[in-house]
Amino acid sequence: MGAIEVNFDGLVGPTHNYGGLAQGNVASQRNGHLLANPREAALQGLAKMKLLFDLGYPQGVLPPQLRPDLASLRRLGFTGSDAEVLAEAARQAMPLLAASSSASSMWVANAATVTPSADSGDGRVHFTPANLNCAFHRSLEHPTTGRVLAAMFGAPQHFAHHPALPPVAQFGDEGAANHTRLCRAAGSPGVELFVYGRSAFSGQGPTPQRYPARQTLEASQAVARLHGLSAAGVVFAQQNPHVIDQGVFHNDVIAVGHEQVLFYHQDAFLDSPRVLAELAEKLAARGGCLQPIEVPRSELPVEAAVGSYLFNSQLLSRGAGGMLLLVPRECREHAQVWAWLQALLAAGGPIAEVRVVDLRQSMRNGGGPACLRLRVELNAQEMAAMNQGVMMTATLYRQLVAWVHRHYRDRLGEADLADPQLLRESCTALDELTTLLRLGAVYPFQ
Ligand code: SUG
Repeated sequence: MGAIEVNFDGLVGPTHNYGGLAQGNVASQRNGHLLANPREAALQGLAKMKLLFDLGYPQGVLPPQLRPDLASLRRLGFTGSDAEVLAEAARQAMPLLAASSSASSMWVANAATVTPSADSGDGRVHFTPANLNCAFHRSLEHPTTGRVLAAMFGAPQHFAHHPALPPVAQFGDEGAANHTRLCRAAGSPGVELFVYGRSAFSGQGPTPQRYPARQTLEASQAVARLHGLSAAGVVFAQQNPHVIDQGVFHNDVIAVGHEQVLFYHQDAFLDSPRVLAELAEKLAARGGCLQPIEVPRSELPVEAAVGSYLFNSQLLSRGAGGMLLLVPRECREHAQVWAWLQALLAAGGPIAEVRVVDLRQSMRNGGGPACLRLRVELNAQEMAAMNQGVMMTATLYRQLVAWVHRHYRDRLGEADLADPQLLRESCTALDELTTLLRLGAVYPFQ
């Protein structure tokens, strides 16, 4: 049966702001003082979805989460009415208010790890929301993520939902951003590459010195077990600690794969030759032929990859043959990267086309095209069984653009986060959104 990869993009929430919250993410740390424009951020995300929809790719939408998250602030001891909680948090602990207000759920590549039915032990699509326990603002996401995914993929005969892994450092899990699936073609069994930053229990191997390694081997192994993956269908690879220390906080900042193509930087993995050999062998056993595209450090240093987000691109199969690489605008603005991409196209490899999208608002927080999407491969039955309301159509796009214009502010800074009106605006917007996407009640206030 034919299967197809669907990109589900996270819709940017009404509280999008620059909190400077993510250690090891150089864009987030650099831009913490900027004023954000949530309206522009949401429209940029929607424009990307519309571009791919217009090109014929199935495109879904994942709703944002409600922020500020008052329940978390209450859990931390702030009391009184909503307005009092916000005011006290702003007065006593601005970083906590900023964290509780982050629209970080937009980066749905961190929402969950997804295994398609072609790979899983029981023939169902498996979802494990990522605990994101490396940072407080991101650790707040997984309960709602789990509810949203369950509302979107309800039929238990097709979809299996696991709770997030235990939220402790040993099981740090960042979801699909550290998970790449390779296969001969959509629908055929694949090889799932899990990239981790450190091993929590063995304590073996070098670790980054400057920035945290967010993902552990033990978390990746647990997800592989939960999803019923066989040893023949998985590869575990340690990320190179030196690139983590240069700002590669997720593997998707330095590598992207799709079907048989793995596009990666020479320094992405601790032991690239071993990783590549194992991937090639396991993919061959599943009828595929690995097509690696390695970017040598002599041609592009890691700094250029981090600065341009070249690898945080979307790699998509084209009906016309070859693949499309959807890169952020920062790649075109980076002379060395842009020249390298032109040379890649001229060389006539598997990547046949490059398109550019403007995601500047999200990029300033370290979120490029690949961060904003969660890939779910679905066969025809699974596609029919999922909630259709979240699938992009020309009408839904128009409705969402109008919805953003109705509800989103065009500037948001730290001082605005304590404004109780922002919370009310967000509740109204999200309540309306669940109707537009036919999701039912997924938010705590509903
Ligand atoms: O976890 N930024 C996110 C960016 C996530 C990007 N996702 C992928 N690479 N898949 C993070 O570092 C910054 C929020 C702030 O500073 O306001 C933030 O959380």
